[in-house]
Formats: sequence, structure tokens, C-alpha cells
Amino acid sequence: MTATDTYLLLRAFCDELARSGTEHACTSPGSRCTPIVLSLVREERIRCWSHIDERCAGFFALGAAKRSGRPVAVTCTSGTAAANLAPAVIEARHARVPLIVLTADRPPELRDVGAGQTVDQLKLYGDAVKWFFEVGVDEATPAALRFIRTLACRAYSIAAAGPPGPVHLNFPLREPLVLDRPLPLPGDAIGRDGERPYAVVDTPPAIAATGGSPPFGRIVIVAGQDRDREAARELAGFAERMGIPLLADPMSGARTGRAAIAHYDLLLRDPRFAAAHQPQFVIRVGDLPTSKPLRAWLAGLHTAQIAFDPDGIWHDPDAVVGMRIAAPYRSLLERFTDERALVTDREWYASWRAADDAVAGAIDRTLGDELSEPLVARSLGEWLAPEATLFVASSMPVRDVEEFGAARDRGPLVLSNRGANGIDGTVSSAFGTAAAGEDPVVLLVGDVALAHDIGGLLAASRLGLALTIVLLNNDGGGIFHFLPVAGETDAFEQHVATPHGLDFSRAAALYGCEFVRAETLDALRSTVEASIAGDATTIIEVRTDREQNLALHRRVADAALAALPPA
Ligand SMILES: Cc1ncc(C[n+]2csc(CCOP(=O)(O)OP(=O)(O)O)c2C)c(N)n1
Ligand SMILES: [Mg+2]
Repeated sequence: MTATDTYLLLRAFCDELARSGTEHACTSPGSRCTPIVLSLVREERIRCWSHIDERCAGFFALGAAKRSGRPVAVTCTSGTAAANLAPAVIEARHARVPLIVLTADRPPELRDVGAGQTVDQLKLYGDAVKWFFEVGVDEATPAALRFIRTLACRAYSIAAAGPPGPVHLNFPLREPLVLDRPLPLPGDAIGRDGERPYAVVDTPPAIAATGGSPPFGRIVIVAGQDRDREAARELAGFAERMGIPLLADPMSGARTGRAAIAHYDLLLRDPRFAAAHQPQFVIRVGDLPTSKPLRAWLAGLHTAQIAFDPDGIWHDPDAVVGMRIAAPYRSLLERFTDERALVTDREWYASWRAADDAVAGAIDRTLGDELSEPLVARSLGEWLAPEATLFVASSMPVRDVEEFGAARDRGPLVLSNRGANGIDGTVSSAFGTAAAGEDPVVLLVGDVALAHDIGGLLAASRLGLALTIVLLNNDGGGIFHFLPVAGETDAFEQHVATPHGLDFSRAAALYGCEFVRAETLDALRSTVEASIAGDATTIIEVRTDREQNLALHRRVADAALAALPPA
């Protein structure tokens, strides 16, 4: 076996990744991974994005896969490098994002004998990956080339479908790791004619939702994060035609139209409202939204709950769903094409609509135009064009966008790493999202999350990518003020809120980004717009205070309850 064998096999492997549909790959430097990195870089149909930190590479790949809807490959060298991909792999598994992880490893004879940078990489990510495969080293015989081509197609299809997620291929690689002469051209004759992949997996048509009596009367639809934006718009149209309140998380893409109930989080905090609005049927689509009041309300209902999920995923922490339909919810829309097929309660619908409008008014009045965390979340959703992506960090940003974001005719695509709710890798994921599309990406992030992935900023200058980063800097984790731990005053500030006093303008200078501090809503809007129009990565800092933020959230909640029409 020679370096030529290794490279012939890897060239065929990358050829099949490209034929299957891979458009992006992330690399990070090392010695052992040289053959994989070079083979990916030399495959012209795959765009390679280089990272120095594997944790960033993994999250960048995640963002690119989210945006493009296709598997993204990510490779790294052996040892702890591979372990640094674990957070992104875990997030990808929970958020159903397709990743193809290609780790380089020592060949068997160098394992467990004290060779440098060698750790046990077999099943390194445990059950977080959908599939693990140890790719044997071999001579590039026709049989081995058929095998490696099939392997690439298989990895791609497992990552891409049913449900999408990460796969891990571990490549033991023997020295020499570089070629001593160029590979023969053209490539091997094993590949299929034209651009066809060597092997494909056909998915059966979705099973239509059949059986059971149709829902009627007081129906509510709860829509969480979902991949199919077009279907989400159809769902909003369907809810409006049928007169069904649509409790839509912004990440569902369905917070649009007259049926969208944007402020369910505030509405359902009112026990009176929650009790007076018990539905007869709940239809759930997409992931379960973050909102605690919504989750608690759903958990306490004694009514039929139906959940649609194309992958048959079990999102039901309170064990209340009575029927799961392992199909896209489009099958529901197709079944009930006109109002006669579904008898809904119009008074019920009107009551939700009126309550939501009243709460929207209360939010606007209470927030006014003074810059605050909720107002930034609400405003970004309003300002951004439909082509733009709003990437929202975990912690308060994702909650504020859910709680305060208004329904819009055509809003931006809203994305977030909510599979495992980590605050890690946020900047890298947002850059990956920007890499996979032409349109602007705005990241709404807290200071701790930004500090956690500060190295992700390197993508701006090294990869020539532009991001608009709106930083809500309250010098610590503002979210913890909402939790009982805030009362544990001996340790709260230092060990839970973790103020850091970082001056992010210096980070911007280090990483070659622009930095602006916005003091007013108008200034924020104009800097966001200028950043989107420009081609530099800009950090726009909004300074807030954690205590005042807590008090403001309470004032809005009080005002919302006071504004509700009598039950
Ligand atoms: C990787 C990881 N570590 C820790 C946590 C726990 N955590 C949740 S929110 C948070 C604080 C985030 O602070 P910041 O980004 O400033 O947002 P804020 O709460 O101020 O809105 C932490 C540490 C987490 N979710 N993920
Ligand atoms: Mg913070």
C-alpha cells in the first residue's frame, strides 16, 4: 500500500461526496489528516473552509448544513482534535442537522503503543452519531474503489435522511502522508456515467395521514422549529383559512399571517386565559418550542394531541401526545383543503386573535423606544428582509425573539442551535450559515456566548465572511436572574452570572472586525443596515443591565396581563 493508493481511494471518496450533493467542507490543520484535507481541497465541486480550532470548524459546518439543508463534511487530525468536534456533533444529532465527520487516525499498528497524538477514536461520539464506520486502509484495487465510492454515498444518505444527523468515518492513515508523484489522470473508471452518484437511496413517498376522526371545534396548532419554510407558509395560510390559532415559534417559519399568535408565551402565563382557552384538539408540528408557559399548558391539557414529524421523532417530554404521524404535516394540509372539511370554532379563533393583538399593544407601549434586550429582539425581527437570516444565540436572545417577536408578512429566516441548547459555537455556526448562502446573516448573541466562541471571529478575516453581530452585553448571564439561583447571593455573581468585564472592541480589533456601540434604537437600526450593506463583520454592542432587564420583563408581563380582554 502506497500514498498513491491512499490518495486514489480518497479522491474517489470525495468525488462521490460531491456527486451525492456535498457543497461545503471544513478543514483544520494537522499531519495525519493531510490526505483527507488535500483530497477535499482538490475536489473542485466542494468548497473548503479552513479553521484553526476544530470546535469552531464543527459549529461552522453545522451552520452551513442548516442553511443549505445538505450534509457538510468536516475533517480533523487525530487525538484531542477529534474530541473537539463532539459539541457540534451532539448539537447536530439533537437538531437533526446532517454532518459527515471524517477523522484521521493512526493505523492499527500504531494504536495503544505510545505513538504520539493517538487516542481511542472508535465510536468516539458514542450514540450521538447515526453511524460509525472504521475505514480500513487498503490498496486501490477496483474492488476497494467500488467499496469507497459506495461508502461515501452511504455516509451522505444516512446523514441526509430519516432523520438527518451526523455520521462519523474514522480513517486510519499510514505514512507517507503526501504523494511523491501526481495521481494519474483521469480518475478511476469505476464512477458512474455523467455526474450520477455510485449509489443512491430512494425514499418512499410520505405516508398520508389517514384514519381517526378529523379534528373539529376548538383546534390549536403549535408550530416549532422546522426545516421546510415553504410548508410553514402554507401552514400559516391553512390556519388563517380554517380559523385555527397558530402558536408559532419564529423558528417554525410560520409566525406569519392573521392566524399567527405570536405572544403565546405571555398569554399563557395568565392562568385565567390559559384555563378559558382549553382546546379540543392540539396539532403539533416541528420541534417543541422553548416557551415554558406553553410547555406547561400543553402538559396540563386533557385533550387529544396529535404530533406530525417527518422522521417520527418523539418530542413529548410530558408524555401527552396520543397520536404521532410519521409524515410531513403537508399531509394534513392536503387532507383538509377547504373549510367544509374541517369545522372550527370561529369565536374561539377571534378570542385568541383579540388577546394576541392586545398583548402586542401592551408590549409596544411598555417597551417604548428605549433600547433594551426585548426591544432589540422585537426590532430585529421587524427590520430584517425576508432574504436575511437571523441567527439567535441560546440563553435570553432565543427566548426574547420567541416572546417578543411580532408576526410578519414575510420575516427573515430564524435559526438557532436549539438541539442541545448550548451557548458554545454560536459565532462559528452563524459564520457557517453566512458561508452557505449569499444573503446577509445577523447574529443576536449575549456576551457570555460571544466570549465562549470568541475564536470563531477569525472566520471574518481568514475566510472573508461578513456577519452582523448584535451583541447584548449585560456583562454576564442575564438569564440566571430569572431563576431561583439568583437568590443564592453568596455565590451567584461570581459563579453563576459570571461577569467578565471584557471590552469587546479589543476583540474586534484583534480579529479585524468593526465595532460600534449603539445607544439608541435609531442608531442601532442604521448601524445594522450599514453593516448589512457593507462587507465587513461588525460587532454592534448594546449595553444593558441584568437587574433592569429582569424588571423590564416583569413590567411587560404585567402590562400584557392587564391588557387582556375579560375571559
Ligand atoms: C456550552 C454551555 N455551557 C453552559 C451553558 C449554561 N448557560 C446557559 S445560558 C448561559 C449564560 C449565557 O449568557 P449570555 O450569552 O451573556 O446571555 P444572557 O443570559 O445574558 O442573555 C449559560 C452559561 C450552556 N447552555 N451551554
Ligand atoms: Mg449576557
